[in-house]
Amino acid sequence: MLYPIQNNYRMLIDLTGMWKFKPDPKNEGLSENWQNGFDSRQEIALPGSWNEQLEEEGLLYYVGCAWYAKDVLIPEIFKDKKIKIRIGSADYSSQLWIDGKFAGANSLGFLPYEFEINDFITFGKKSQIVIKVSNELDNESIPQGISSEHFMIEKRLREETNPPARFDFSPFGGIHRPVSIIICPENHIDKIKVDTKVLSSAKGSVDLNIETAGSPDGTVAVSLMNNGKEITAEGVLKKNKANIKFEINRCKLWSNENPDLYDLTVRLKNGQNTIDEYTLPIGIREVKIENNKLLLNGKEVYLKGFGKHEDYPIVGKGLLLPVMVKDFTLLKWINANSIRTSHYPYSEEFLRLADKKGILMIDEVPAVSLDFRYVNENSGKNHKEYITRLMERDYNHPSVIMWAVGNEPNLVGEDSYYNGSGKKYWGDIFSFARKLDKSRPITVPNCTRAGVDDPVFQFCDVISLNRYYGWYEFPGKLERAAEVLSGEMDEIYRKYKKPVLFTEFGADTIPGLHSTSDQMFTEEYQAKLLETYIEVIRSKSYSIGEQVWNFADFRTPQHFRRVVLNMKGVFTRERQPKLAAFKLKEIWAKPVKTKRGRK
Ligand code: GCB
Repeated sequence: MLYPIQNNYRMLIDLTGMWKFKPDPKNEGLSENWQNGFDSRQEIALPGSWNEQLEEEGLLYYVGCAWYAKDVLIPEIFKDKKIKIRIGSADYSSQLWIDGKFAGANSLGFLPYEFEINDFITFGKKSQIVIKVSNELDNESIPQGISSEHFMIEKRLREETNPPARFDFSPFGGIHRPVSIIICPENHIDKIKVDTKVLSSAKGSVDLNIETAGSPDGTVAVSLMNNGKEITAEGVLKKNKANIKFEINRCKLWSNENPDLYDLTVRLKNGQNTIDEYTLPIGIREVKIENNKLLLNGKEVYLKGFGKHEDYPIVGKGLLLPVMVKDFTLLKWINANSIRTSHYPYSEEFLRLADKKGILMIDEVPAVSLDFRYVNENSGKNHKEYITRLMERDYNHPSVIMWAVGNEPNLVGEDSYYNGSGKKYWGDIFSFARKLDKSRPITVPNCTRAGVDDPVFQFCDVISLNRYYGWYEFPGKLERAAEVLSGEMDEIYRKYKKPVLFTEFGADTIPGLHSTSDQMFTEEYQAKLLETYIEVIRSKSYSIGEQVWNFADFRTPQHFRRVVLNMKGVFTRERQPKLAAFKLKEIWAKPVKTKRGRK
């Protein structure tokens, strides 16, 4: 799906800002026709979660439906254009009406969706957009949901969280990313898929698959500037599709060290006339796993970075651009080179900035801690749809170097998972994902409970480990933690002979708490735990990187394990550094020396 842009052929109307808002705890809005408009004096800002914005209205832990409304006027001069509405993300599901007419629905949160709305609006007159959003999840949704009753039925009372969740981040509700109206020509460029190859240190190739909407014929012309010279190529549309290939000599390759991007311009033509144009930043690069190494353009790269969350005071999961800029500034400050989008797709704006800044991304599908007692055909179908739509959205980002098609692939570790259902499910998911993208490695981060036998390991190109020795296990005992960690890593490697990446390790830390001995929750303990892990990880010839859990403290559901926040951040929720941030900055400033002696 193309990111919305404005140029000589395309217009955008930005609908972020204030919207009318009304919670619907009894889910009665539809039967009372709120889709035609509803009474409310409540206003809400978007992008933003409702939870902290409207805490004093009782919405901090609200799980349910809420309605949004705003008027829009599409000027009459656009009468012969295609008009679409685009919602960057509404979590987790939503339905949309225009002037009371149903325009469409989406049930994959964290992803954008758009509908054509020509048939629903009256040009030159105000139309009312109404969106119903729900942050409820169920057994078949991705991520899976759980209810309070279920904790009781499963006799897992001590695990019950408020609000009920199967994961360790707040299930914030709302419209979290920009909403816009896209105005484009009736015949327009609809999809662009870019594959690049590195032919030599200074030669790259580009393979484009372009799809258009509207008339099936015409030509597509592409161009980009290289060293002051224009490279051009053309393709003829057959049933709205064209394939164009070209090579770039004296090519500037994209890498984390030199994130050089080319502006690729695609023009849809009717004879000599251009009827639509779209400009896409692309990077020429190639990712490979070879001999237990992660290679970018044939050169070994070692990942240093974090698992993160989209989370900030008051806005919750809403996109706040200054915070995003600050986060990238902190990533550079601390000498990190990578991020995993734990545990769901991040905003398109985040990935666009990662492309520019050279931050390597592991892009994750929100299949977090699936409970296989409830996984069924529909869960698998939803999971695959997620993979399809995430890849459609993010395929062209050079910064995306790996897909994580889930996190911690089973919650409970029931026998049937190990005796067949796990292998069948994940085998199917991996082969589905590989058909859609043959160019990137695929992984699923795994936790201690899975041990060394999780069936998912056999499908992963990279073994990704989340481990909390010295925290959940062996509290306060770092020597023991290091010993167990080292032994387990070797055992896993012996069994699977695949490169190992650490995707989570960390310790909750209260800023300002200090101790001269190994005391959990102190700043010194967090710094020492991270240093200890890094030493063990780098002592293995098969290690390809270390990603700390977490970049910043983040809000979680209420549970006795959490003090409002998960405090494993190296930065506070407000982005102040803890002691560990300075330690990591120092470690990550030096060239990485692993047992293999790599840089
Ligand atoms: C994990 C999960 C992550 C949690 C983390 C923790 O393994 O992947 O979502 O937040 O542990 O801090 O317990």
